[in-house]
Amino acid sequence: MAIRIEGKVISGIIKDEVKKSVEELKNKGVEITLAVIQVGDDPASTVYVGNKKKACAYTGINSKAYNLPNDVTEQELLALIAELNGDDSVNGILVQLPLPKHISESRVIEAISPKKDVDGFHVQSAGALMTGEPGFLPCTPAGIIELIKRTGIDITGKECVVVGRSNIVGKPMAMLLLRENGTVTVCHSKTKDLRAVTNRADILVVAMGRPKFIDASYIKEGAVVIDVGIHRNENGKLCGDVDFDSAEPKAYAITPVPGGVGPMTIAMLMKNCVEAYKLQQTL
Ligand code: L34
Repeated sequence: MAIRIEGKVISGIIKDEVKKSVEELKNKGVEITLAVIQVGDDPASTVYVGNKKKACAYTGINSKAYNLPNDVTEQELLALIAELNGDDSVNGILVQLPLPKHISESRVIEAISPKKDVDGFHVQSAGALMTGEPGFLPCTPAGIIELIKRTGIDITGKECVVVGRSNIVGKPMAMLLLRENGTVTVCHSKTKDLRAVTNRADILVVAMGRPKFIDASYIKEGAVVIDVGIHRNENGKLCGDVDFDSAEPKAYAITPVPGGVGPMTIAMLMKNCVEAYKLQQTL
């Protein structure tokens, strides 16, 4: 039986650590505030944003919620971001993705002040990660590193395979594994023999967006398997990109969906909000 990597539990520990830092700051008269912007009413986004607000309440971070209609213009959204950039009482700004097609995600992301970029999606944050400068780390990949380390797994020298090359998960994930001294391979939809590559992985991170695609045949005996995918079937049941029941017996350790990577994304966001305050003090 593989170790079940309980993101729900580990994220609780991290949120408690954040809660303590937030209390200490409160004792010094400092409050931390996150602005969360949601455009439209996509049900999955509403759940994720709701979980973020709950985590803010739990850790003592103030959350300011902005719910904009689906037909808001890019200009209006950019105007709100400009206002929040200039508001010293706001430490972090998050625009929940995806955005409606008529709005450019990259223009929106680059409009957020790099000092308030708690998602770590701004080019400045991405560049800092690439070069090893201090900066915000994207929450999902940073949370995955925490999951691996807090399960007692050393990344140094391991064969790490990332499936997926998005700017928000795959690419930063590869950089973080490299920073932890892993030997990293990134696979994607054009990879010729995916199964052959994933079978080399001591640590396999799957962020491909295909329900239950990765079964036992993709997994090396004794691998650590991290599932970033999240899909909902007709009955509202969640599953990941990994076929858990098939993969689990072959793995050394594996994350479930739900209760794996998702809650870690939120815990790391809370951590980044405290980091934001600290960063803002040094500038
Ligand atoms: N700007 N957009 C921005 N930042 C992010 O970090 C995100 N992401 C992704 C989508 N868009 C974003 C999230 O917040 C994915 N994501 C996210 C956050 C939380 C959860 C899943 C994805 C989560 O709470 N997952 C729970 C289950 C929740 C449910 O019932 O659906 C879990 O246990 O996996």
